[in-house]
Amino acid sequence: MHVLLDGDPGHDDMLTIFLAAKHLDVVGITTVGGNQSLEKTTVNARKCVELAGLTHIPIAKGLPRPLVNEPRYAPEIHGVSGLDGVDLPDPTVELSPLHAVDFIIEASHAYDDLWLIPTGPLTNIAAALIKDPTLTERIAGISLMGGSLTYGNSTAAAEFNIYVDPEAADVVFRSGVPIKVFGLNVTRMASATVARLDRIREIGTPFARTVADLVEFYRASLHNVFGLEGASIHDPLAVAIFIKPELFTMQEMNVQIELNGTHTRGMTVCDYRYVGTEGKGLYGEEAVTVGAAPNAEVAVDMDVDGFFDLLTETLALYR
Ligand SMILES: [Ca+2]
Repeated sequence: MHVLLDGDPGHDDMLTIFLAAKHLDVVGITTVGGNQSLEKTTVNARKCVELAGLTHIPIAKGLPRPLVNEPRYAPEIHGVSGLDGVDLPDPTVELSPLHAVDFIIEASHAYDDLWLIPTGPLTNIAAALIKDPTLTERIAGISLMGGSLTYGNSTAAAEFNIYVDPEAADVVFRSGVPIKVFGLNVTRMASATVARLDRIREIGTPFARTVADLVEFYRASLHNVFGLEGASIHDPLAVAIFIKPELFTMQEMNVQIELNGTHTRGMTVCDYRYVGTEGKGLYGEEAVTVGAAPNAEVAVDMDVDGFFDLLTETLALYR
């Protein structure tokens, strides 16, 4: 299965690359501004592929700012570099000559089973959908980390990736493409505690120790800012669904992006009233179908230990 990873590395974007590359055909990495500036996230993507020996994967640089919003970054979570914790060597691997938007469109012509996996603001994906409206016919779907069924992190209502570029998210959720959503309601469950990071460190390779040290910086940040015990391993869930789908409980529902609200701009408004004929509603109700028709499959529960087994076993494959 072919996947294209679009993100803003970022500690959890880094783990997404490492998880995907050992199980799926990664046709490229496209970068976007988000956790840090586009310049920094692009350097970080290059550092990640060099750290893991994945320099055969092309990297294409994307858009530097959201469609409408001014850029905003998350140095309080990922540090001034966007990937603080270990000083990785300056990368030498070259970028693709293509812009990320064109890279995405070209990849959609080259592969007929392509999933786009965005793990940052949806700016590049929206721009590609705008630049080539026929893109929707050629991709298998979009599996993304963003939004929440419950509360936000950037604001009470909004999760960071959607909050940074709500208009881009609106383009994506209105596109008609099959969408899988991994929001804070599950990604906060995927908590890399000190014990889970120790398991990664105990793999014993220089690679695993470096990864554990990087993620420890991120864990400490999330502890300081949000009081969380462990590091939320948000982004890799959007990849893990294709490796071990049994790790997740997905429910079809309608998801719209709030673009205006006084308190809720960037919120993913998830219509839990429609839970299809198989699922159950939030309060255990059966076969509720009074809401708007689904446009997405939303992760509502996950096997946390199973996910960390997969992540740890995969990181052990690197030297
Ligand atoms: Ca990210």
